[in-house]
Amino acid sequence: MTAASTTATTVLQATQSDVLQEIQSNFLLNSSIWVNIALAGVVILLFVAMGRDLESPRAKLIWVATMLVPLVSISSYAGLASGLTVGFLQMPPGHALAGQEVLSPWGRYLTWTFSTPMILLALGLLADTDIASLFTAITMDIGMCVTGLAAALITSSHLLRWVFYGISCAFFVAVLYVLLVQWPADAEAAGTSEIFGTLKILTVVLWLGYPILWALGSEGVALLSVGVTSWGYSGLDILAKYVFAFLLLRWVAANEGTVSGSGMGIGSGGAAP
Ligand code: RET
Repeated sequence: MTAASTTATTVLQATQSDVLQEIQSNFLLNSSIWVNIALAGVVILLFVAMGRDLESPRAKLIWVATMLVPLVSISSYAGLASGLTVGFLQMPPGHALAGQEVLSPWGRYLTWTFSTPMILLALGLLADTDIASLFTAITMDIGMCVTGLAAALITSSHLLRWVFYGISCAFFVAVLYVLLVQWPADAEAAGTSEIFGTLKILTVVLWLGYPILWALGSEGVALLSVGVTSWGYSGLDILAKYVFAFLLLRWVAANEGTVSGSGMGIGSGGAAP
């Protein structure tokens, strides 16, 4: 190893252990991460038990998509707990914390790219929607998460942080449109409108909380501390992921006939006539 690479390695190691030390010395932040790791573990075991008797391909697909939500979550929170997906970012001029090194748990935004499409896949299958509509919702959602990640990571310009925030919100509007306008009609035709209606409201209301928290937290106008923002996201996650997924799986387990009965769309186990 050359002297330069030894120095680079030392700096890298020092940075990651600095981050870990900062996380562990911030009780609010640390507890918001570990509570979710514990909950995700319990929820994974519970969901395995709840889905073990499912037989139809469509019900099984909903179950796997739903299972992936806590599976991605436990990986995401483990990344945060280790400091791997958390970093110090120097905020640009114009930001409330300009010039300061702010702790950013950016791994959250990255892993939403994997967990939120699973939530939408499960909801789309429940509504028995068509592939174009499902593709729209999922790709717009991925666009929302990736541009949200960009907004959090930009340190060159305060304005561009908010430009990316705006782009992310535009993607979000497309997701909301599909959820509120297109899928309710599909769910009505599939005979799943009651449970779909409940889950739709839960999803729309809770998901609206994320951009609000982002704007108020240290990434945005910095009215809330890193620890409070992190608990905000963790609280929303508990409801938008675990409670949502539990309600969905409980309904699917009790109404498998309805789910496997319609199946004109994706996951029906055969080609549509
Ligand atoms: C960001 C900031 C930029 C603007 C918007 C956002 C929306 C985020 C949402 C996240 C939902 C996350 C969930 C995670 C579960 O695993 C990226 C905060 C619109 C809606 C449900």
